[in-house]
Amino acid sequence: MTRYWPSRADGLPPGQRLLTRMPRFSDNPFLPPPSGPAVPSLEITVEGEALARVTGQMLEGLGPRDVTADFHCVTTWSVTELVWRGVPLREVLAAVGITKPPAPYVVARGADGCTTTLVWNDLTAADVLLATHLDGAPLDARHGAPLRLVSPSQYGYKNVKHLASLDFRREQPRAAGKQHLRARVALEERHPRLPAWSVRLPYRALIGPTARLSERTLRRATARLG
Ligand SMILES: Nc1nc2c(c(=O)[nH]1)N[C@H]1C(S)=C(S)[C@@H](COP(=O)(O)O)O[C@H]1N2
Ligand SMILES: [Mo]
Repeated sequence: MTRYWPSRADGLPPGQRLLTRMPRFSDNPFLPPPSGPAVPSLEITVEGEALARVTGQMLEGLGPRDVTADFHCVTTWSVTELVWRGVPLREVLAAVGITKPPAPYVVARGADGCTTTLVWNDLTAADVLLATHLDGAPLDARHGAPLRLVSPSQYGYKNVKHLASLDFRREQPRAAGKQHLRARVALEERHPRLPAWSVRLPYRALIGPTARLSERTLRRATARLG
């Protein structure tokens, strides 16, 4: 059985430990990956009203590049030196004419129904990528095919897999649950209300069960599809 207890390592952000391999992970490990066609398409809306659509062809035209980054889950596991391939999101937004925020908040939604809220400055930071590849191969069902939001400076839950839409909102959406609005790893913004130190250990204890359940959900979904 794969061991999921992360180990101490030098150079990691506060409270983080190292895993040698990136697990399949989720806030809801019973959530299967989407079964739809894996054609890259990103819908951009304002309060649900269509604003722009980003296609795989447009991304190709913008010149995807390789970016090496570490990845930090709020439950304290980190993996280092992932090589993502994609286009900086701010370049993608500029290409469709969005150079200033149509509204301050953005709800990023994955095709599996998973959502997170970001603010404009975090969404358009220089290191935020709209990724199509990981470590030299197209994204797979485990890690977010066909498009993934990659924001290395924020906890994993802002890095939406199977990214399908970005909806700009004038008001901050309510149901943030356990997610911090900013979730900056360097500032250990793990939880909107609880102090970071208090969630480190309980979160760490959840890594093994969550990763195993997430992998099982993927195996079952794959078996169903044949
Ligand atoms: N669509 C979607 N994106 C998601 C999640 C998810 O369940 N669904 N889980 C988030 C969490 S909590 C983490 S830590 C990472 C896990 O990414 P991985 O499965 O590629 O390791 O994806 C994030 N993005
Ligand atoms: Mo996470």
